[in-house]
Amino acid sequence: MIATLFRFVAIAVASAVLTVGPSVNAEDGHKLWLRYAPLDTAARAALASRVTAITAAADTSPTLAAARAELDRGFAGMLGAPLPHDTALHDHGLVIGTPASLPALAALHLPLGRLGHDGYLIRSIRMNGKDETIVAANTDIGVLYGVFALLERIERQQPLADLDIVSAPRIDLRILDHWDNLDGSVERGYAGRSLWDWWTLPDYKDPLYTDYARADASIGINGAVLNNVNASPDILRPRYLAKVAALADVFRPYGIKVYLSVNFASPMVLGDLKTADPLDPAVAAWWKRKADTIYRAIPDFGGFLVKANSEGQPGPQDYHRSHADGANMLAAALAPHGGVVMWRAFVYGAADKDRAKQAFDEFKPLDGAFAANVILQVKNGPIDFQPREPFSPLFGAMHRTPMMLELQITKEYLGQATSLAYLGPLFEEALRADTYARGKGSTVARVIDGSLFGNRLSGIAGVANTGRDRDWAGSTFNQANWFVFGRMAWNPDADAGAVAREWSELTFGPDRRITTPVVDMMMRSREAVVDYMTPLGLAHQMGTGNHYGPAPWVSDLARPEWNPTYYNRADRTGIGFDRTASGSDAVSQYAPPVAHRFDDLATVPDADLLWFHHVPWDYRLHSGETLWHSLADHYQHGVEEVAAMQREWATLAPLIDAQRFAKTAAFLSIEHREAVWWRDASMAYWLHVSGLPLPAGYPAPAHDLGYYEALSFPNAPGQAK
Ligand code: BDP
Repeated sequence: MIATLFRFVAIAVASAVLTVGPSVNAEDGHKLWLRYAPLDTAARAALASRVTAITAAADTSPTLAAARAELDRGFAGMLGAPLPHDTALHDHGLVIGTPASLPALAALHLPLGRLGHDGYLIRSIRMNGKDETIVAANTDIGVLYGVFALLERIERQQPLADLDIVSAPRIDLRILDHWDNLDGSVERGYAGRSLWDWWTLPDYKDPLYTDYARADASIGINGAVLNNVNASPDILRPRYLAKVAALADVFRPYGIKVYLSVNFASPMVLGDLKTADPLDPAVAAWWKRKADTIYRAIPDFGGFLVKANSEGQPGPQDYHRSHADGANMLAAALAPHGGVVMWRAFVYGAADKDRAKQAFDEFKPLDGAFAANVILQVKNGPIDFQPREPFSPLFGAMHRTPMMLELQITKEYLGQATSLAYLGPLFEEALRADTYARGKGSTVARVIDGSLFGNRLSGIAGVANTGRDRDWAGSTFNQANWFVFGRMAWNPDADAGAVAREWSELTFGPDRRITTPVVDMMMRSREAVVDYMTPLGLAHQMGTGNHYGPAPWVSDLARPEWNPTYYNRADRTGIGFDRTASGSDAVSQYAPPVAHRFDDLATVPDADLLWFHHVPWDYRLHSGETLWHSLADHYQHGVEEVAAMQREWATLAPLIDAQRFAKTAAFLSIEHREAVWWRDASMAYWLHVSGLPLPAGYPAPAHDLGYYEALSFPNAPGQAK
């Protein structure tokens, strides 16, 4: 009786789930894009006609074991049970491995040469009279990447017949930079506490670490800098190195190397030295001993990331030495072990100099002076991760120094966790920017993949948006920014729209009724932020310290270039920063065709106008509209775009699970409120400085300027300590 009742209840619950549909199934986003949701009948049949068993070597490395475990997890989710594994070939088998681990693959003489270390090949093939799907690579990590690619294909219900996929990354170092502090806070983190629980490491290896590694590997990320660039010297103490080694052990099977941010003054803080002068032999010896110690615990340690002489961090200039002196000394300590130094070019603070010019002026003279295992890490724009910046001129200027691009995945300046902004278009814009360093087509992508200047090192870093929130990134849509970073790190020519589609299908299921509106929202979301925050080339108008909300009026901070007024230069006569030849001449740092385009009002893109030019309020844009009118229009358009995203999302209520639907809806209403605030506060200030009347047809700010100026947010998350 009880059993019958139980069965009845079970059937009732199951049919309720089936009939009401996915919206009753709460999802908290923890599975990211690796959901492996049950396939429908047609997709199961399509899979069953191609793959019914797995063939892999019996003795497997931890990486191949991870690949098999992922297949089990994937098929258990999608089919209800894993597929059988063994070493024999089956008809309709999935054969995974390297020629070295699986002799059957060696016999095929596959064209693996072009795959390099990390690439993979997925192919439908007839082998010994049987129809097989193979995932082959030169290395186990290549096999793992291929397995993820195949699983994603199955999840997206893409055809599984006649496969012939060859994929290899263009960039070697594909790294996430975690700005995580040792106390568990995350600088510019909006997704909760740090993933790394330094307190319980190394004894407790939270399963979250493995899931993090899986997520990274699934998008080809192969390095993690574990700690904040504003680095505590403590990370190099033995107690912390043991914790770092424990994380490295967890990450290793997934092909992820650990790196550390180091504080240049560490030998003084930790080593009883009186100096950190890079040319002092005792200092060099200290770093060498430290590197040797690290490599004893972590043989595949990646290397150091260094923020030196920047925003108060110590560095070689404290001893009148150059960045190259500092970087090369650390590089010498790491070189015997194969490690690299990622030396950041994010520097500013020289008196009376346009901040946008400083990195170039400091680093260009050092081109060619860096050791072979140093790579310069350059932010996409010359200032600082703004909603839009022109590309950093360093990318076109350092012909004898490998450079890696630093992007910010966490949205410090783009509305933080609650903004929907999909950063694919921003990353794409940065990567496709043409430096003209070697003529047309000298894109930033080709600089950082090493092909333009023939560099041996190539790299890209993204400042991570991860934390202990259940959905890892603070919102479902923020997960897309982690995802697209990985995709563009693998292929810097990847298309932002195509990646959005892929992500949407993995995240919400391959249902066109969902994908079309979701991709549309994503593709307009970043430009909406530019419009409602900093249109037409404005930048750095955010609140002091927390970088939250509008503050274009701030002009009283200790350093001139911390003030929004420094960037907007708005007064009665006009607005914008004159970086032309007759202004700060920042344009001259670009190759001539680029410099001319930016310098000349006739050719500068509207999107960069106020970055490069100071123009009167009644200046006429190419459209014939006045600047003043256009500014009002951009703010308003940004607000309307967010409203349009809200409407689009609302139509998806019947198709998206309740929990993820509700969170995105709530976050969009926060974004809408903030967009209105940005528009109104900015316009209130421009009205005040320009003395002009509001252009007809635009809403007057809801409050007077004083109201906006008085707002303060001391508890906004993610602030620097
Ligand atoms: C700025 C951030 C600050 C970082 C700095 C950096 O506000 O928290 O430390 O960049 O990249 O944008 O070093």
